[in-house]
Amino acid sequence: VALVGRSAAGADTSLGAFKVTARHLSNNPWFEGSIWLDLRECPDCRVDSFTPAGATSAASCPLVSPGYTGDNTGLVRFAVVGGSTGRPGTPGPSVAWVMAEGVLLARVPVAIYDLDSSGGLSSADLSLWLTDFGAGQYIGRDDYDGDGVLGTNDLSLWLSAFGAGGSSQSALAPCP
Ligand SMILES: [Ca+2]
Repeated sequence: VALVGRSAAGADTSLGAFKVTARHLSNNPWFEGSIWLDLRECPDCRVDSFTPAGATSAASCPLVSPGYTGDNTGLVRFAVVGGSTGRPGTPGPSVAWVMAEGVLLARVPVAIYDLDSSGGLSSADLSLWLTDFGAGQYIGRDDYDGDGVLGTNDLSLWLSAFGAGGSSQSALAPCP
C-alpha cells in the first residue's frame, strides 16, 4: 500500500486504492465495523487528520488512518491520504497494520509519495527521494514496488504518479 496525495476530487484512488476482504472465523463476511491502517511501524508516515465523507471511523494523528466499512461480502476498497516528514527517510522497512476494529488482519509494506506533505507531488519530493536513494540504504518509504530495494523502477513509479496528476495536492490537514 502507499500513502497518496489528493486532488480537488479527493484522495488519489487511482494511485493508492487497495482492497481488503474481512471474514469471521466462520468464513462469513465481516462488515460490522471499520477497517483502517495503523502506521505504528512506519516511522516516516503522517496521515491526513481530515476524515473524509464516507469514512466510518476517524483519522487520529499521527499514524491512524480513517476507517471504512465493507459491503455485504466483507470487501472494502479505499486510499489513504498522507505524506512524510520533509526530512530524509528512516532506514529500514515501513509497515502498515491493516486493522479491523482493533484486530490485526495483516502487516503490509507501505510507501509514501508526498515526501514533504506540502504542495502535492513536486520537485521537492523528487529531491527527497533522490537523497534517500543516494544514502545507499534501504528506506521503506521510497520502495513503491515493494521489492525490498530502491531502484529505477521506484523512481519510474514516482514519476508516473507525478505525471498522472491525481496527487497534485497534499493532505488537507497533515499531522505534524
Ligand atoms: Ca510534496
